[in-house]
Amino acid sequence: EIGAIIFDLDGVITDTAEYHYLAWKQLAEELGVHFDRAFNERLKGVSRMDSLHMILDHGGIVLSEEEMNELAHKKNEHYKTFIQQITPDDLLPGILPFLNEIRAAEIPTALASASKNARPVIRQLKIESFLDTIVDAATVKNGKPDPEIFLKAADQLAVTPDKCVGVEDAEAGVDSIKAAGMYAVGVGSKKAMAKADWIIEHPSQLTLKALRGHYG
Ligand code: B16
Ligand code: MG
Repeated sequence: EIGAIIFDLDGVITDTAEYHYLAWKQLAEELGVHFDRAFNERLKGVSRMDSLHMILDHGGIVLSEEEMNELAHKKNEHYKTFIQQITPDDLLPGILPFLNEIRAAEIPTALASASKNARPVIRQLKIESFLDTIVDAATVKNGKPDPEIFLKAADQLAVTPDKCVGVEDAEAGVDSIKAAGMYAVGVGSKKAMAKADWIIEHPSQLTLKALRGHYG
């Protein structure tokens, strides 16, 4: 029986990837580095600093630690402006009914997002009451694909990892779930989600019945 369900945020509950894209694009333009949607795909689930490293590498730019911190801060300021627009309408289709189902079944839930902006986003989506715990990305030493963030979520729920289901849309995220010894639901293409235990194309396919059927 499923002991807990741990959700990724971006790409599973809501699609903030577009806002990350716009914020990075603004920064890349200021730096004179080419940045497009294809490159943005590679930043899914990747931390802010690691994303910046990838963009600078791509543009052949070398900067000091201090300059990089400044740029990461700047990107986040752009991002914070964009996410102010988020409302409950931005929940991906199917997520709210699934959260209601989980609540009714009294299955504990957690959020394991790499985003340090996860809390304000969850608040704006008005789903705080559906999550028993939110792992603060700022307190996690090793980002995805390291299992730390999912293990911490399980620990906070007091459920053993082998009873947990993780839901992710990024390859690094699925790796993180599997490394934690959990059951992985991958949202996305068969190719990108190859290592997931159950692959779905869209969060709207998430129902407790379907999940239990696959989980066994
Ligand atoms: P922040 P997730 C990740 O969230 C995003 O997918 C990734 O693009 C972003 O860089 C990362 O959070 C850090 O976000 O700059 O807000 O701390 O998919 O793990 O929910
Ligand atoms: Mg994600």
